[in-house]
Amino acid sequence: MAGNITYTMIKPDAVAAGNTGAIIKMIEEAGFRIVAMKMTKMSAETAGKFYAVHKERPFYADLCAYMSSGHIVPMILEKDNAVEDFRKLIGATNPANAEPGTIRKLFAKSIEANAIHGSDSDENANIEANFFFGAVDRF
Ligand code: FUP
Repeated sequence: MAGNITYTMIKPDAVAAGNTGAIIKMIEEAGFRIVAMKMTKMSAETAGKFYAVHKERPFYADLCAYMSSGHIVPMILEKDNAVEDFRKLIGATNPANAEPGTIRKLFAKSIEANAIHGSDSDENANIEANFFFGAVDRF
């Protein structure tokens, strides 16, 4: 059965551009309930841990530098079929390939500075939510 939470973070490019509010509005209008949220900044070391799965990829160092370059807004979102529905709302990793009307099509600057993250599985949604918010009562 598809899970009902996903993890997201609005990335430094979108926060710096003043698009936090517009993106949160799209998320809520699409039927997601925000059950945890904060404004914070990652160190390069923390970004490295979050993206450890990509550590052999050529873009890893740049990605960690970028993700620690400014404020981010991590959130846990609740909705039926949350992971899949949220991936549809944000669009493809590369905004050039994202569907019209998706968050990345509207707000992303590049494949790296792509405005927003969305977990790719229920398992990763739980891991990522706990990475930022801990295994605490969050509802
Ligand atoms: P996504 O699941 O859509 O966030 O994409 P991936 O897990 O494949 O990649 C994670 C992040 O790495 C992306 F959000 C942006 C960055 N990335 C690059 O900078 N260059 C690439 O070629 C691919 C991904």
